[in-house]
Amino acid sequence: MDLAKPVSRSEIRCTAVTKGVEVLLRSHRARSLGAATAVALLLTSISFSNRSSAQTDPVTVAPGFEFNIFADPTNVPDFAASSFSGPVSMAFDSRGRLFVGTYPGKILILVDTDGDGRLDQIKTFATGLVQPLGLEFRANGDLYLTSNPLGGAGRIVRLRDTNGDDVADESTIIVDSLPSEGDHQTDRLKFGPDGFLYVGQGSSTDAGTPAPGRPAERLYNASVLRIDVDNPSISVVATGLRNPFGMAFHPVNGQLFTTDGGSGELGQLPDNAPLEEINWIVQGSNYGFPGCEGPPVAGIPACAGVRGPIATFAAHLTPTSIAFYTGPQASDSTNQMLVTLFKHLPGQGGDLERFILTGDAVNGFQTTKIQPSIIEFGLIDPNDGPVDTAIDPISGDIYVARFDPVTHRDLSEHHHFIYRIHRAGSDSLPFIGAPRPSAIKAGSAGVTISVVTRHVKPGAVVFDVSDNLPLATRQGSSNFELVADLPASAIAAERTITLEVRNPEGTRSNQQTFAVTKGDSNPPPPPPDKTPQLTSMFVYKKKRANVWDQLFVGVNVKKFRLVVDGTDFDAGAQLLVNNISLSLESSSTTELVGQLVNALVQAPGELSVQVRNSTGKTSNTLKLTVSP
Ligand SMILES: [Ca+2]
Ligand SMILES: [Ca+2]
Ligand SMILES: [Ca+2]
Repeated sequence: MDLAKPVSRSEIRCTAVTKGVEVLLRSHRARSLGAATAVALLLTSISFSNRSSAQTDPVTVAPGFEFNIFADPTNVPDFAASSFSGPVSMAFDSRGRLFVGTYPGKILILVDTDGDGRLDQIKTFATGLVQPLGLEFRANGDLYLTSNPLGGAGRIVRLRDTNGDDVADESTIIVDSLPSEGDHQTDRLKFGPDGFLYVGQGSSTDAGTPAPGRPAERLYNASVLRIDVDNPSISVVATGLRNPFGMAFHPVNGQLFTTDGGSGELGQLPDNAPLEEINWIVQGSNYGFPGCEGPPVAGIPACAGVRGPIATFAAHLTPTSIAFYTGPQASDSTNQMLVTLFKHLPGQGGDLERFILTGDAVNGFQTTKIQPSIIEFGLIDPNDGPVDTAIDPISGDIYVARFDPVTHRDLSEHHHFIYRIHRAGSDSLPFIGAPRPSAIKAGSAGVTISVVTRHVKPGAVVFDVSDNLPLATRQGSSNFELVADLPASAIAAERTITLEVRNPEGTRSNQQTFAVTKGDSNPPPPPPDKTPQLTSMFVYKKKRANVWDQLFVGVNVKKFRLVVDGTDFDAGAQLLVNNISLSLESSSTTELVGQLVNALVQAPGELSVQVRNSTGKTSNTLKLTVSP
């Protein structure tokens, strides 16, 4: 388009649409040539209606669902910073906390501490990454992500938080030098049921032929790769995938499915762009790119031996993520395939579509689309759209991230949102995740279990449904954790125990099971039930060297930590100050570090500090002075 020439609004939108999507999903080249800047300049000269409710106005959900805005530029400063500063990837950790990768390379932890469905606490887990389009926890808690330096090689990075302070302190490049210098990048990654990490690697070119001076297709481009992260090595699983951006493993059959985005740009005439795809990934298969995109056509040489897609979408609709609907709200929709469509055609916003997946790994798979979409995003501006989906492993709420590559004059108008979608009425019901531990040997002396919860009220009780027995229940280290004791009588013999949580007003959660496994013929003696002992304690502010020997009334203790040292603290030990259980920053058998709370320094006096083990055994008491 000639920028000097007056153009109609529809032409501007068309170009902006093409480029905006190109920038995120398709091309490094477009960005490095300044297309994003050009788009931004073009669009700031267009007046968007300044609706404060822009983020909810055009959004509709299917009957039986509700939604709200979990995160937006008004409660996540990063989202307000700029175009491109929004969410591009999401993953839940084992504690049910949402980790979000932003395009400029931060990993945020967004927590809704009061359970109203909207985040109210932001922690920065990591910075300094670039385009973390993939974000995936391994079962051991390590966080894996893709990082894509602009115009540089793609990387797979492992982050660890070794001291439990919610800040990554160990960063390791597991794989370097993936061929991401061309038009597409290293996309999402997921661990398979075989323990290997699978990653989508986009092509270098739009349609197979590099532009002058640009990289050609190389080994690993346009492929799904398998990585052995413990002994880093790469193998090619499948080829001919132009940009396998979204991917997911089926929770039951373990098969891998990916999206693929077709070549060609919107707005070019004639528009011969191929259909967009969902593919079932089979080891050794070729999916057609370049030369045979969309369903293979008989007689075209490039289509010989090509495995066709199991679902297609109109050209340019761009599927961006796949998730399988699991969890306590999925019910008769369990394991349906959820797909976000960026759907960047003029006048369209994007949606979260759902499909019934039928078939098997012997005979192949088919998809049947269910109408209407779970959530439909009307047009706010031509460029934004949904990019990722994650399902809360505790409640089953569906989270969808929407990304906007266009700078708006009003920062709160950046369309960087995370929506929370759930079944109508589910917010009034408690939910629980799987208990930890999940099993114990028969004949043990009793066991303390912990469950992560949603919508649990004060006084809620973990209930042993199998024995019709309420368990001794207390709050764990966060609002979202209940700890309860299964007595020896319940675990005397091999069996499965069904657990649920009951709120005081009678609402009951989903059920989870706890396994009592075959006991040893000569069981080891139970561990001695030791009483914790406190030997010393101190308070520090920010740094451990900055020790305070007392507290003062009214001081803001947010940055203060209480350190207690002693012996025989067990894994579930609580740090109690005047019987308030502090949120723990770290714990060991000889030391606990807890976060003080302002409620403790409202009046002068002495605070009683104790440690209580999960067995209920409580330590001696030390005193901490609060001076006027
Ligand atoms: Ca909240
Ligand atoms: Ca750390
Ligand atoms: Ca294909």
